[in-house]
Amino acid sequence: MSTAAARTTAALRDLDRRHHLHPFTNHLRLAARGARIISGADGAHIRDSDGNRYLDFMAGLWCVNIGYGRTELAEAAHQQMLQLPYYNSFFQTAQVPAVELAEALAEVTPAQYKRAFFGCTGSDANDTIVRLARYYWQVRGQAQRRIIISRRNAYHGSTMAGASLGGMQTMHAQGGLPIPGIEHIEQPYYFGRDDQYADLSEDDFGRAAAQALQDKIEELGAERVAAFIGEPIQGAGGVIIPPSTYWPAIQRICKKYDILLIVDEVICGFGRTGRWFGSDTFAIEGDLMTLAKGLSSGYQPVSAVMVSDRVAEALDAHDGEFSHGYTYSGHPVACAVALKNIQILRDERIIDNACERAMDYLRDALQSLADHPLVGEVRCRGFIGAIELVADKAGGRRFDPPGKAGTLCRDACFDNGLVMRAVGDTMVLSPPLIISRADIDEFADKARAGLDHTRRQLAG
Ligand code: PXG
Repeated sequence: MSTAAARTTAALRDLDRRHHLHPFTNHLRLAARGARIISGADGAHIRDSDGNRYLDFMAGLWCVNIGYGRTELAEAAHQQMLQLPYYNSFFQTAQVPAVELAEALAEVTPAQYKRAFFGCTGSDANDTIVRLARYYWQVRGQAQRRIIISRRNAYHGSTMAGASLGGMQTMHAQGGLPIPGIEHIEQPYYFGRDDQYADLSEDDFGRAAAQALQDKIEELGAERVAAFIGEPIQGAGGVIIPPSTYWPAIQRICKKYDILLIVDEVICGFGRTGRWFGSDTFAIEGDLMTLAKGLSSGYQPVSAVMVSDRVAEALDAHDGEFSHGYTYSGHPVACAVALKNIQILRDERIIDNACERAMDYLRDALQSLADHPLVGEVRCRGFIGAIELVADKAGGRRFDPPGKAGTLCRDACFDNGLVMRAVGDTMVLSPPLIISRADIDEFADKARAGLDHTRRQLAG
């Protein structure tokens, strides 16, 4: 074994190929090409082992909200490791960073959330939520309320419960998912519809997509339904921004049938939509909330389930134990880093400043790409956006089969120093909140070059 710095890129690629199984990866294709070895980062840019620099318009994987290279976070981890690298909170103990992070989260999240349960990833937080939502109804004497309703194309993680809550067909097809007690309804995806919703106005479509929840509850029987879960904006599903009529209607339906509303803020949380939480942007009053990613800006693996007063009061009144937890629930180093991240977001007014400096500028930059022959629609909210690639701009017709144009565009952009992600033929983006206007100019230039390159390749 030698240090990474001493190894050549070719040697690292070879080791990677032989020893490393990557998440969500076709290894036949990866082996043919070899991984890009990312070796450093600063601000909104990453570097690879050959010294190439890339503008990271995905903020890692929708997570590095305060940008790369914040030494205060490294310092917080260092100090905490020296002070107390680990202790649990299982047997009537607690430690300072977990307590203080819970306090900070109670302050920055919507008013009804005052308690936090910690984990390591968004996936395990959603597993916690499945168990907690069912446990809540058990404690309330309605144990038959077990079903959780989610949406097609949702992403809620990769564990058995997370992938089951998610609505990704490709994930369900591997390994007998979903687990029992999870149901899926229509998603509020308006662009390019060719079904019974195609003739509706966007607002009417929002109401119709929400009506699908009521229909499903009626079909199942409300007395069997525990909760509904949704991302304020579906991220990994292709940045699906719902019509403004959607969330108010969902909220009404959840209240009407007294089912818990779970808001998965793993991507939308911590400024992504231009407010602290997607719940703020869409005025969603949830009962449980999933946090991860931007909670530590990706500097440490840490997640939280925010528990509303309604749920917390039922648990507090019950003389029994919620038999659930992880070795690393409330890990002191992860919590110390997340706490510092929140302090920086607050002290430097990162979210408000980003809105003032860059939000309209980013929207205009995206809009400037709308005239490109490959682009069917651009959309964004705050600092999350999408570019829909289409085969026929005038008719809005999608590519058939889907996926090739998106992959070509992603690779062309990456090769040219811009990181975007492709979801089928939808290019998605979620830059760090600290992007400058110069970064956005760089994005607009490189995205257009990538689109041009993709068009030439599709034509050839
Ligand atoms: N909920 C949402 C809304 C997410 O986006 C998770 C839960 C799960 O979090 P963890 O930390 O377990 O990954 C996510 C994660 C992609 C991509 O390709 C997106 C995610 C994860 C991996 C890849 O867009 N989102």
